Order: sequence, then C-alpha cells, then structure tokens
Amino acid sequence: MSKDRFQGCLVGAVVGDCLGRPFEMLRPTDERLSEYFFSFQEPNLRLPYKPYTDDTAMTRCVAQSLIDKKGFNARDMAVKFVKEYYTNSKRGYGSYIPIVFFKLKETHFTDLYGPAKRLVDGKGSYGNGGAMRIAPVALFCRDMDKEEMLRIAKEETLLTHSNRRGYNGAILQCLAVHIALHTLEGTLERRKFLDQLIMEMESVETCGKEELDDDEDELEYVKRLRKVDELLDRGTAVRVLEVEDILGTAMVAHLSVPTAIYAFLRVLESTEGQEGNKFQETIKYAISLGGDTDTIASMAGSIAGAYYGLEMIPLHLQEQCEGINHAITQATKLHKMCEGQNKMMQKGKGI
Ligand code: F2R
Ligand code: MG
Ligand code: MG
Repeated sequence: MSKDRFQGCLVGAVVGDCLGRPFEMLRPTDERLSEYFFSFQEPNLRLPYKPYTDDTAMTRCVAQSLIDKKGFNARDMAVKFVKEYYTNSKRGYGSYIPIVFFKLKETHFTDLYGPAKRLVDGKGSYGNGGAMRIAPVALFCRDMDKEEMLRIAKEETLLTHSNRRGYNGAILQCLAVHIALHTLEGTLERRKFLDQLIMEMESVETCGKEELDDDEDELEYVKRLRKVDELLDRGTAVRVLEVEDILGTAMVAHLSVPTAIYAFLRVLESTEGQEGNKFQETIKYAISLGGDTDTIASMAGSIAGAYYGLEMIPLHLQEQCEGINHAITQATKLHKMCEGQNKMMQKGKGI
C-alpha cells in the first residue's frame, strides 16, 4: 500500500536520526551496538526518550511547506527553516547554516538565495544538510516528471547549500528515495537501482561544470556510486574502516549520501541474520559505520522506509523516538495530496 511507503519513509528518517544521534562523530563497537538495540526490546527497562536533531527539524519544515503551499514556495520554505531554528537552535545544526538563517532573518527574506551563495567566501556549503531533509520532496513528486522533481530538489537545497556537491548530494538522495518508493517490494535489485542512479547522476553532473571545486571530480557522485557497486560485490567481507576510507562518513554530502545508499543496499542483499528485520538492520549497520551517524542512518532509513513501508519498522524502535506521530501525519497528508493530484490528472485525461 503506497500510504504505508510514504509513512515508512518519513518515520524511517526520524528513527535513523533519533537512534543515530547518541553516536554522532563516534564509532560504537559491535558489542555496544548490539546491547543498544537489545535494550529497546526490554519492556521493563525505562530508557531515555531519544530526541530528534536538525535532520528531522528541517525535514518537518520541508514537508510542512509543501503541504501548506501545495507545492514548492521558496519564501515559505525559508521562513519555516528560520522560525524553526530560532525556536530551538539546540538541535545540533552545522556550523555554517546558522549564518544563512541569521542573514535571511536580518534581510527580511528579501534575498532568498544570496546568503547561501555568499557562504564560505562564495564557495557555498557542501554539508549534507540538503540531502538529510530532501525525502518529502521525493514523496510530493511521486507522480511528477523526474525533471520537475529534480528542479524542486535543487531549488529547495539552494536556499542553504549553493555548492555543487551540496545540491547534487541532495538530488542523489532524492532520486534514491524516489526509486525505492516506486519499486515493488521484494523486487529491488542492486544493479538496476545503481544503474538508474548512475544514469540520472551522469546527466545531472554534466550540468554546472563551471562550478566545480578544485578537488572535485566532474562526475563526483557517479564515481562514488561505482565504488558502492564494487564494495557490494564483496558482500559482507567489507570492513567498517574500508567503508569509512572509500566512501566516507563525514557530515559533507559527497562523503555520506553514497554511504547511506551503500548501507541500504548491503543489508538488502545480505543473507546474514535472515531472521532479522531488514529495516532495523539497515539502521544498525548505518550507525556501526560511525561518523555522522544520525544523518547517515536517517538517509538510509528514509530509503529503507520508502521501500519496506511503515509495517516493517518495529514498534519498539518507533517508541524510542521523538516525533513519530508527527511524521506519520505529514506523510499521510503528502500521500493524500498525491492521490488527489493523480485523480485530477486522470479526470483531465478522461480516464
Ligand atoms: N552539526 C552536526 N553535528 C555536529 C555535532 C553536534 C553536536 N552533537 C550538538 O549536539 O551540538 N550535525 C548536523 O550537521 C550536518 C548537516 O550540516 P549542514 O546543514 O549541511 O550544515 P553546514 O554548516 O552547511 O555544513 C556542515 C559542515 O560541513 C562542512 N562544510 C560544508 N561546506 C564546506 C565547505 N565549503 N568547505 C569546508 N567545509 C565545509 C563544515 O564542517 C560544516 O560545519 C548533519 O550531520 C547534521 O546532523
Ligand atoms: Mg543532526
Ligand atoms: Mg548528522
């Protein structure tokens, strides 16, 4: 059922964020991580409720703006980001992004894209903040032309991340959620999934070459997706340190979005622990990589949730996290909007 996939996507993102947060910039041992996940199943143990971070705070703004405006409205989106930040700035935001929020507020939202463009001496941010919040765009654009979805993903990201690696990372994450959402459960094949992403990113990265950073490859994400494929060929023999070394686990887009895609595909393909729940295993594996654990688990969680659906997200994980009901409500509204748009399109075609 597609509503279940919409809900799975946004709930998956929240679960990854909340459960990954305690390990951000650390790397838990296997033993510690097993204890951590085991503790969630212990009914008599009262665990601290896990708050969400900037990942969820910003994803909620993106979803709410799409719902309120029935589409992308740059001003409304920017106002929502800024209001959210000044309501609770202690959600663990990146170091550059508050400068954008301050400038947007100071200039009364008269120059929506300027503050992000001027960041880091005009280079812009390539943090993974654009990618971590993009899932609602993939949901909202479920039945739209791919070009329209990519245009919205880019324009939404440019409000805060004007660096090519920052917005292309968000585009890649958006495509991954979109393809997962459209693939019938039980039929997703790694090769097909990666081939589709590589083909789309080849066309995306061919544009804007004049904006390349000195240390950036022309086909940065295509190259990294090929590395994901090579690592997957080696199955579960690939060690955590190799993943960190080859794909990265940092809070910048190019060193985290392909990593989240790898986490999702590795667990999908793995035959180890067959009895386990694939959604839970995805989150656990993403956290085991260390580094930017809240964001990598959140991005992997939104892809996995869009594919497996809410039904596959264990309640004992959901119960640990702040903001689950809100995510379900927003996902339900986005789904209703998509169904409505669909009906109107069919009516227009006389179907
Ligand atoms: N900021 C964090 N975690 C730090 C620890 C938080 C702590 N636990 C706490 O609770 O306070 N996590 C969040 O930040 C990431 C998303 O960041 P976003 O929104 O992209 O922000 P920003 O500031 O634009 O970029 C993040 C960092 O990337 C590096 N960077 C970006 N552009 C750069 C450039 N052009 N040159 C060099 N470095 C660049 C900087 O280090 C930025 O600080 C998520 O992980 C989210 O969870
Ligand atoms: Mg965070
Ligand atoms: Mg993070």
